[in-house]
Amino acid sequence: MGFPDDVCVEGQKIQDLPEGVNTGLYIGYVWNKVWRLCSQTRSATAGVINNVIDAPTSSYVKPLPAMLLENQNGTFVEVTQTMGIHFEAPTTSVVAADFNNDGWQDLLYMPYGNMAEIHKPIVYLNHQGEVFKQMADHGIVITDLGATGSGVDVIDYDKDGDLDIVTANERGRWRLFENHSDSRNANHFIGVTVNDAPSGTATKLGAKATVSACGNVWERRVGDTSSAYAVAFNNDLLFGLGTCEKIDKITVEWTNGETVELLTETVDKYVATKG
Ligand SMILES: [Ca+2]
Ligand SMILES: [Ca+2]
Ligand SMILES: [Ca+2]
Repeated sequence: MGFPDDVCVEGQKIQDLPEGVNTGLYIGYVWNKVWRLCSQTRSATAGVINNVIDAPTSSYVKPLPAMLLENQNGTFVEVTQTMGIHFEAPTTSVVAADFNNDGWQDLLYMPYGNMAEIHKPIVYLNHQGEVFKQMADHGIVITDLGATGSGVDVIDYDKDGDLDIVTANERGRWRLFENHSDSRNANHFIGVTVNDAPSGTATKLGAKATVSACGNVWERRVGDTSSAYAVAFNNDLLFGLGTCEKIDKITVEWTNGETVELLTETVDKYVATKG
């Protein structure tokens, strides 16, 4: 018996172990309040040990900072610092969406997190394209022990005109967070549900809706703004309008060049192309 020294060789990776050893998670009491731990598992393993008096320090690789690159006439220029984005944490996904319907795209980063702690996504609100400011009290908290963040995406699941958030976690539950931003502002919206092209020769995928209202023009495309761990092709395109209360024009253009105009002036509703 005793501790399995053939498995628990310091610095040895699981794939380099000899054939036939019994990999797994081992915990053993050595003596005088000293315990020994060894984990040789193929997937990440999490657990909580209470009443720890002292433990060796862990070493971490310094995470790379998030970067925001602005497209300036086809050339990408880094604007991370000047736009107010500053955090250093491993992240797995980011989604760009207008969470408060003020007409400006905000950002939500999903951190990898720490398996032993609850973790919170990082939300930056876009202040009129001049600077991003972190939102502290967004209420998105993932409490699953052992979970790490993976994907995030947005959907207005209750069709009330604000974007709700779906989070995916490794070893944790997927969660849906309902957006209650309407309790904080009186911003308006218009939703455009894009169906397949009327001619039947183009699907909704990649179609673009353009809304003109109160001197502004917004565009949304049926597709995804996020990438890692998430693929969504939501054909409900939501536009935050800020204080604007009258639509001038809505057009939808499919990938085959087909275009229709949707006739409506009033806000705070969804309109749809025929299909
Ligand atoms: Ca916004
Ligand atoms: Ca909603
Ligand atoms: Ca809501």
